[in-house]
Amino acid sequence: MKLYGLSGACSLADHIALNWTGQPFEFELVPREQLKSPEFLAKNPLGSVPVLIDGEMTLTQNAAILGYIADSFPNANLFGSGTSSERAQAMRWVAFVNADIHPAYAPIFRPQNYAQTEDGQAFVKTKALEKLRQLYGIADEQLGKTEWLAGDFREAGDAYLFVTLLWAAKVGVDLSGYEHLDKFKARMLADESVQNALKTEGIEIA
Ligand SMILES: N[C@@H](CCC(=O)N[C@@H](CS)C(=O)NCC(=O)O)C(=O)O
Repeated sequence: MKLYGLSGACSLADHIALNWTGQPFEFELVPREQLKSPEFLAKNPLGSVPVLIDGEMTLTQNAAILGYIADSFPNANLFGSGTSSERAQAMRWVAFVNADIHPAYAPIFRPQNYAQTEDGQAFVKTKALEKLRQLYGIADEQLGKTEWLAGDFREAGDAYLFVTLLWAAKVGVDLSGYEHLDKFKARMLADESVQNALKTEGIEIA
């Protein structure tokens, strides 16, 4: 199994999940400028990471890749112990991060795609920061009830949420008062598998 990623991007979630399985895998950092090369576009026509290759299969889309890793290594319990309800709860949080939190960053990372003027771009950024605070409030509330997003088991969505918390710190999302999220981030940072993934991707957390 080989994962292609970009340093600190959403592919870091898959990288952490693979480390959590404890099984061997290959990892390659793709330089940003190579994402739109014909060679990489042949793997993913969107020219984005993550991409996972397993034998003859090339898989794109983070939610699908996290699901595939979880199903390929059931002993890692990345979707819980295998019950339908634990799997569904885990998928719920993967989907929440993939479909709600992750896209909410787009106007912050690329405001020029959303507004032409400087004022317009400042406006869409402000709105996105507000939206993110609201979304992280939902995650914080959940983490006040259970140790991990989906319950008392650490799952793939936890890795994905953690990655977006690194983005939140970079772009200045207001997470004040979200003490459960703070504790969650600290727990993740103390995790050896997380530390190994960060180190491999050349990421230092101040
Ligand atoms: N819907 C895709 C989104 C993937 C995505 O946005 N990847 C970003 C990194 S987080 C990327 O590769 N961006 C580089 C680019 O688009 O040029 C997924 O879930 O895999």
